[in-house]
Amino acid sequence: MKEIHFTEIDSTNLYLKKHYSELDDLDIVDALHQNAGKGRMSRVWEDSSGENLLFSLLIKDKNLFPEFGSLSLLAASSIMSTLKGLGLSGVSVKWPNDVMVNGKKICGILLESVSLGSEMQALIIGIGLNVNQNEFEDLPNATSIYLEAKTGYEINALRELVYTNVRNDILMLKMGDKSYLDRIRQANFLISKQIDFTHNGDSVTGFVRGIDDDNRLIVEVKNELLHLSTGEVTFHKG
Ligand code: BT5
Repeated sequence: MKEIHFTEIDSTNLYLKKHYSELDDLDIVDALHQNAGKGRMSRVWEDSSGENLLFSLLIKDKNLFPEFGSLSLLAASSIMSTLKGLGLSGVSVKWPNDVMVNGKKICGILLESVSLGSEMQALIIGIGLNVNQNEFEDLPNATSIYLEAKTGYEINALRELVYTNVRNDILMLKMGDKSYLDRIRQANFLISKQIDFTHNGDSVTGFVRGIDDDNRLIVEVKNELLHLSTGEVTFHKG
């Protein structure tokens, strides 16, 4: 398992999209700064150079391709456990891909797939974890380990811990262990909250009731339970 380090790059996810064929399962690329960091749906992932953990992990094991829907939550669970291990409290996961601390976003996850024709070649799990950044201009809902724990972390030491934890959790999933779902359910940021979202083109309001075994969000709408997968729901806010 290789790790490739950059001082600056456009986006670590983009790097793996371009270079996946030369790399192996569970290889990681990271950077101290991204000048074109990506969120979902063309959103931007911001970072202050050298202060955060920005990395992407490659999955080439075809047995894991059907687990596409599991991997965002699995990675979120892994980051959550790591943060708890560092002593942070108030850590939760906001379905489908955010790790929160005391209601603010500390980590975002971008899962992408690479296909040739109709055949999937690789999955890419991109993770941005705010570590030592102490100010987020124009991002009032962002936080970092430093802001929450009041202590800084050496990026190189932290990244080894994070990489070990994420890789171990992926290996557990390969063995069929789905216990990440229990951890997520116990720390479901959205539980019981009212959410407004778009579903099949309609604006809908509902209350979050849980997460099912297929990683879908269970939402109660007019006494009916909807099971929503990521692609089916666009949150209006939050
Ligand atoms: C995400 O998207 O949260 C996925 C972020 C994934 C970033 C990693 S970094 C390594 C790898 N390489 C990449 O290019 N990307 C991945 P989304 O759910 O769409 O959230 C994006 C929104 O989060 C933005 O529109 C901002 O509101 C907010 N945001 C941007 N930067 C942030 C930060 N550093 N901390 C907290 N929130 C941020």
